[in-house]
Amino acid sequence: MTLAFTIRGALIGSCLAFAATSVAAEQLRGWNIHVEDYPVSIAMESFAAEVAERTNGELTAKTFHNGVLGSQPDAIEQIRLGVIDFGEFSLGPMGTSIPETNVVSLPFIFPSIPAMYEMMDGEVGEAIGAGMIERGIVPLGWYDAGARSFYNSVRPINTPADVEGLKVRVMSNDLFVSMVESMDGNATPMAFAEVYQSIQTGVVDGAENNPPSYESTSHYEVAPFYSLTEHLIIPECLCMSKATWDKLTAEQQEILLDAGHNSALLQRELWQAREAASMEIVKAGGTVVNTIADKGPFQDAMAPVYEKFLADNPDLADLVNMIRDAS
Ligand code: BDP
Repeated sequence: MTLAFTIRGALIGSCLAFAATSVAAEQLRGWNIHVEDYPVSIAMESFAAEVAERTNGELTAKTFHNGVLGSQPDAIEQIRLGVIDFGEFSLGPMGTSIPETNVVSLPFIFPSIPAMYEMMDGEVGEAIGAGMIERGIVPLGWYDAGARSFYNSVRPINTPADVEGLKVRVMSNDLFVSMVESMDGNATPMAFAEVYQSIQTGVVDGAENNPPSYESTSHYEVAPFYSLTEHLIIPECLCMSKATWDKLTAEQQEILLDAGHNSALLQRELWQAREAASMEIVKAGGTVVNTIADKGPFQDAMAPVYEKFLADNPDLADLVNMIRDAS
C-alpha cells in the first residue's frame, strides 16, 4: 500500500467531497520549527516547488522556517482554524487536541523505525489520519523523525534509576510527563525554542530528542551526555489546514496529495544521512554517547503509562492493539 493511497483512504467521504470548483491564485503560508538545512525544511521546499510547478503558479506555498510563526502547540491550533495553511508537525504535541495521534506517543510502541513506516503507510496511518481530518488537519505525508533519546548535563543514563531526580524538558503532552515521572524524574513541558537556555541556566538538566534535533539546536553543547534509550519513535506529518483544503479544487487537492507523498519520500531519504552526520558532529563536539545494553527495564517502567492511557482512552485500545499485533 502506498502512502498517498492510504491518506486518500482516510479522505474518502470527508474532505474530497468538499472540493471547490475554482479558486483565485493563492499563496499558502506554512509553519516549520526547524532550521533551513534540516531534512524537514528541504522536503517542504521541494513540496512547494512541485505544487507551484504543477499548478502553473496558481497555487504557491511559502514556508516560514525556524518557528517564526510561533510555538508548535499554538501552530497546531492555528492550522486547525485555517490561520496557517500548512505545516510540518510532530504527532507528539498533536495528542492534546487529536487523541488518535497519541498512540504513537506511547513509549516503545513501535519495535523499530522500519516497522513504524510500514504501519503509518498502512491501516494505522489511515486510522490516525481519519482522526486528524475530523479535527481539521489533513495529512499529506508522513515524515521520519527517527527515535528520541535522553540527554542531560549531569550523568549518562543506563537504567531507569539514572533518571531519578533529573529535571527533564518534554514536549507539551501529559503522556510525556507521565513517561518521565514513571522513572521518578521531574518533567517540565516547554516550547522547543526555550530548551537551550533552560539547560544552560539549570532550569532543567536535559531533554530528549533525536540526533538531528539534538545537534541542530546545539543542545549537545549544554547537555553532553546522550544516552540512546530510543524510547519514542514518533512520526511527523506534512499537513494542511482542512479549512484551506476545502477551498481548493479537486485537481489542486490531488496535486497536494502527490506532492506531499513525494516530499515524504525525499524527507525519509535525507533523514538517514542527517542522522549519521549529526551523530558525528555531536561526538566531535565532545558528547559522551552511550548505548543501552538492556532496554527491558525502561520498557517495564512504562507499564503505568500504558495503564493510565488505556483507562483514559478505552476507545483507542483497538488502535494500540493493532500496532502491537503487527509488531
Ligand atoms: C523535534 C521535532 C519537532 C519538535 C521537537 C521538540 O521534529 O517537531 O518540536 O522535536 O522536542 O524532533 O519540541
